[in-house]
Amino acid sequence: MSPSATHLVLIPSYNTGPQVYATVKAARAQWNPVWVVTDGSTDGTPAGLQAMAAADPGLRVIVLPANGGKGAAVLHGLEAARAEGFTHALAMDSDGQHPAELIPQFMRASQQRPDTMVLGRPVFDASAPLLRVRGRRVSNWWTNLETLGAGVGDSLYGFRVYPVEGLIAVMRGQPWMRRFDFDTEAVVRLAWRGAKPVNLDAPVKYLSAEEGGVSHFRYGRDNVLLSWMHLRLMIEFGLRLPSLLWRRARRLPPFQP
Ligand SMILES: Nc1nc2c(ncn2[C@@H]2O[C@H](COP(=O)(O)OP(=O)(O)O)[C@@H](O)[C@H]2O)c(=O)[nH]1
Ligand SMILES: [Mg+2]
Repeated sequence: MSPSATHLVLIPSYNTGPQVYATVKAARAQWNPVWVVTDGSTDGTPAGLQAMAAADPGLRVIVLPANGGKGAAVLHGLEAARAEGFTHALAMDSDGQHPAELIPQFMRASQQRPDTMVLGRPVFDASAPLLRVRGRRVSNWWTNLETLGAGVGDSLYGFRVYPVEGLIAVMRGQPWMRRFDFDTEAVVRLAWRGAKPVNLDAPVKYLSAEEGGVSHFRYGRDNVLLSWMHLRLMIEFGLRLPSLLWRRARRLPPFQP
């Protein structure tokens, strides 16, 4: 597979154990190049991934020494990608929950409409915990309001193609978005910058512990973080409302057809 010069797969990873190897292999079977950013992982996977990369020119591993959070790891990868001329990055989770087989379809959609962000719309199966599915509805409701109905199908699903330059600008503009507040704040702020959301269905798997499922989401801690994020976004939304209404009435980005 010849490498893409514009679109890469970017996988932030933190202590997933062997799931990250399977995830990276599945992504490499679909795309070139794939970059993994390990984020202070202490499970031996940085060395394991570096060994894989030594035998595969389509894989790059960036090892961060201390844990900074998912958003911080993505930002690190984006800045390295921009330095090499990439314009778009498909972010996916490292823990086997996301459908690698859909990478080509998402990349094609992005190549056809580079002015958009291509968002996965989660298709849950019976393995999805009810608490997480419900929490998501709340986050989606707020996100719809904050973007004035620009069409974000799901605020939390991390399987997405982002514009590299736009996302770096958004993240460098403020100190948040470094941890679990990354995914939601990214779509809201990119929509404010004019990136139109395009939604594509994509299944999500919830692996049991026996299957190697790992989650670092902490219900209390991370829901506080997400509530604070929506509060912050709502205040800024109030300030942006006149401009958003104007743009929506004139079908200007992100409300373009
Ligand atoms: N780089 C980095 N990635 C993280 C961190 N926490 C979670 N992730 C990644 O973010 C993705 C989603 O996190 P996860 O813990 O699976 O949350 P859940 O899927 O919402 O339960 C996975 O790919 C993780 O590897 C972190 O501290 N640093
Ligand atoms: Mg997960």
